[in-house]
Amino acid sequence: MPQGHTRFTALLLIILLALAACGGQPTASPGTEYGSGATAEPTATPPTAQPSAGDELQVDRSRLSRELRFFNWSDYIDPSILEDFEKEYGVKVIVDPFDNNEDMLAKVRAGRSGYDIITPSDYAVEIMWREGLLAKLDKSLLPNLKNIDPNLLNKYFDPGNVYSVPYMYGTTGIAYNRQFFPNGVDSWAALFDPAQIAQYRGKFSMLDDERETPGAALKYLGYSLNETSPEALKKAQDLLIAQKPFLAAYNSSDVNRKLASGEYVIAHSWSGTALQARKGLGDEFSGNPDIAFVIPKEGGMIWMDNMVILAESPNAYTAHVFMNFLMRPDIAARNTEYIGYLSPNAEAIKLLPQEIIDLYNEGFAPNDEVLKRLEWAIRNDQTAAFTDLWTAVKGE
Ligand code: SPD
Repeated sequence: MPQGHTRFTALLLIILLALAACGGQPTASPGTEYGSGATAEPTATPPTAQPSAGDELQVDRSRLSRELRFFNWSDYIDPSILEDFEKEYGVKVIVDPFDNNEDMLAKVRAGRSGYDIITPSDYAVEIMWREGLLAKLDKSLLPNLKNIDPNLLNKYFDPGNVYSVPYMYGTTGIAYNRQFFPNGVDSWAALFDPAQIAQYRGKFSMLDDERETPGAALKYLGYSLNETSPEALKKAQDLLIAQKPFLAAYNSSDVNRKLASGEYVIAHSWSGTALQARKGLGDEFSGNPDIAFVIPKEGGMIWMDNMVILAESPNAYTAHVFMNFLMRPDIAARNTEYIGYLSPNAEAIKLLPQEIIDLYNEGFAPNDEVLKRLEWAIRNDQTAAFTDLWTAVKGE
């Protein structure tokens, strides 16, 4: 095995041990430390998500729909995988992009969205099943669930994976151009300190996201990103409003392209978006070798996006077949290689090329030291306060 692979495997083992040590939870255990206060407490029991047999799925083609509508984050699937699925099963997958959980939720809550499969993040999965928006999964149609690392199943937002299976996970930090920051970046001050941001006014962005962006401000101020005390939220709001005149935009859609082209010199970014800016995205745009990614010393977010089927979907059988296809190791590996996020598929990781492993080792995946500074976003009765804060900030 090449040395880089050995290092990444060791790194992965450390991450998984750290997660396992917390009962499948991140270091900052949402259920306990921040009191999610609901029935969705994490459990220490092994996941019940594995199908009883590891056999291949025998697809009943007479039950397949002609089309499947997939509501997915932008730049979040290798298009050639959709072509392969259509070739194999004759089902056309139509993908519409969204850029934050709240926009996605608004569409789904309105009803008759037309979507079959969606990829909400952790806390949004919990919102959705609590509101009755999700179908229960039929694990007998998901034999490839056996490929998913057990430490990434049975998480706090969906105990037992009744409604969701992991799609990709990643972190949120800062992507920057090393030409502009030859000494690197190590603090959220690079995005919030007026003296610093005045030097690159109009050349940086923050995510357009009501949990991520207040979360970054809270971290800079020394709080948990789940903090909802009025005092902390007021400080975060003031900080974000003071930052606005310096910003190019709130942007969650093409930060990859704008970093790669040099239009942005720094950005609040997801790890995979940063990796796309570094290595390019298929035939869509070329990468920029000067892009680096860091989790600031104050800490950042760890998250996981998950595949779910809408309760209103008339195509649940086909949706299961598609989900199972995406969990095939060769398909999951290709997808991860293309989009640059972290695969929860243990078998797929073994198939990743050295180029991706090297980028992970360079900072695009968290090591054990970084992992300690990461926090998951939770949903509880207080988190609606982030909607108010974000409305106030955007409306300024
Ligand atoms: N371009 C794909 C981005 C996926 C990010 N999803 C995670 C959001 C966590 N708040």
